[in-house]
Amino acid sequence: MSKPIFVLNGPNLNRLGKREPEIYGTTTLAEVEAMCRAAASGRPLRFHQSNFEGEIINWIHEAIDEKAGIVINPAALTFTSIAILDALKMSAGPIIELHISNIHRREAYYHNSFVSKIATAVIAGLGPNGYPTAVRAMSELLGD
Ligand code: CA2
Repeated sequence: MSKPIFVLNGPNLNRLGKREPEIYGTTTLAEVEAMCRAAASGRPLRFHQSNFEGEIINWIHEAIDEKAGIVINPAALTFTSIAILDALKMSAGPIIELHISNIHRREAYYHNSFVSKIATAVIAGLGPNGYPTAVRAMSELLGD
């Protein structure tokens, strides 16, 4: 059985495609999920979004228990959550941090990611296409 991929999304990303299209594009999160499932090419994939830190942490624990690969866009929690960093540190599997925008070209408060301290790889600035790119890369990392 192929190891699953968890794609986890943080606060406000449920509004993707509806606000700030000049930064995040017009693709909705539902459309992003469909892109991810297509990119997974039959590998089991879980796709979640929450505006609550603890819910994201619970999904990280589930991913760890399933020996999954984790693709995570923590959104604003990227820069504030040591709790998410601590949860990710428990994972033995690969972790890809994903951002739609290039956070390093934006405001300074978006420049210091806690998640990057543990991530296997970081993708930032590819727009919504970063998601299927991350899923394909994660599949390669998982092998099996
Ligand atoms: O570029 C990304 O994916 C971000 O993780 C998005 C976060 C931002 O805080 C990070 O610096 C970069 C913001 C998520 C808010 O998502 C929205 C999407 C559409 C409309 C409004 C907010």
